[in-house]
Amino acid sequence: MDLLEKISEELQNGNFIDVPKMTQEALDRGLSPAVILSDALVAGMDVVGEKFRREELFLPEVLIAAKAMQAAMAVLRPRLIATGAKAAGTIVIGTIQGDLHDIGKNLVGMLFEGAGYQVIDLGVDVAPARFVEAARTHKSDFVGLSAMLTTTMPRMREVIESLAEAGMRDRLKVMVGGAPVTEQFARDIGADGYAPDAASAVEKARTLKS
Ligand code: B1M
Repeated sequence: MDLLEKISEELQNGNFIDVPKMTQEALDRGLSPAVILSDALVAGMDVVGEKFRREELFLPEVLIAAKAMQAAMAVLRPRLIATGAKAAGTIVIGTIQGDLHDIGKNLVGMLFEGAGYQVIDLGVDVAPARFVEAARTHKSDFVGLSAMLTTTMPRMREVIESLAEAGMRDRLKVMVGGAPVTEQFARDIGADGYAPDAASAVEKARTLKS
């Protein structure tokens, strides 16, 4: 079994001690952070998600796999973030109210940082008013909303409406993403951009501001 497969398997086992060590080993062997992320970590998490859906795994096991994923991301973080890039803009980012998933949102934040953006991360379970307040305080160019639950997706529309009510809708771009979110949904709620993953979120932001 190659190292990437081993990392994926140990992530599925929730081995939060060895997964970051093996992630470091993969970096030391010259594997790219993007490949480690997609082929080992995200691949492993997808299997966890599928087993969770089929009720072969339960919440505590998913939590411990998420802990292993976060530990590995801490190892990748410095490599994902470029050094010394000048500020390309400011993005306020957060997971929508009622939603506690933050792995994908953290990844999006890291790649924005790596692309030279100032990232204001509001965390999880963020109420619309907090997005508005942070966007105003930081004069942000973007507001990035993440949702992982079909039940929390509608909250994205509320944030967009709150930004409009505060008179801020025209001077910033709203980007949305997360597993259940689609391009069509983004259009329906009046978002400016949608991206299926962290790397394309940064690309999308560039096109929105060019
Ligand atoms: Co939850 N969960 N979970 N969970 N969980 C999902 C999302 C689910 C699909 C699992 C399943 O049933 N197969 C399902 C949602 C079903 C639905 O609504 N359609 C689900 C459920 C049901 C739940 C609970 C309700 C379970 C329960 O309590 N019965 C509960 C809800 C709690 C809450 O939020 N209120 C719950 C809890 C949890 C844990 C706490 C145990 C844990 C979260 C830990 C954490 O985040 N710190 C967890 C996890 C880990 C998952 C799965 C297994 C993995 C999510 C993940 O981290 N993926 C997930 C199944 C799955 O997605 N395969 C599942 C890896 C990550 C890198 O990908 O987050 O998709 P992702 O992010 C991507 C893109 O989506 C995109 O870029 C990211 C990186 O490339 N993206 C953006 C994300 N945000 C973006 C923003 C952008 C652009 C792109 O622009 C701003």
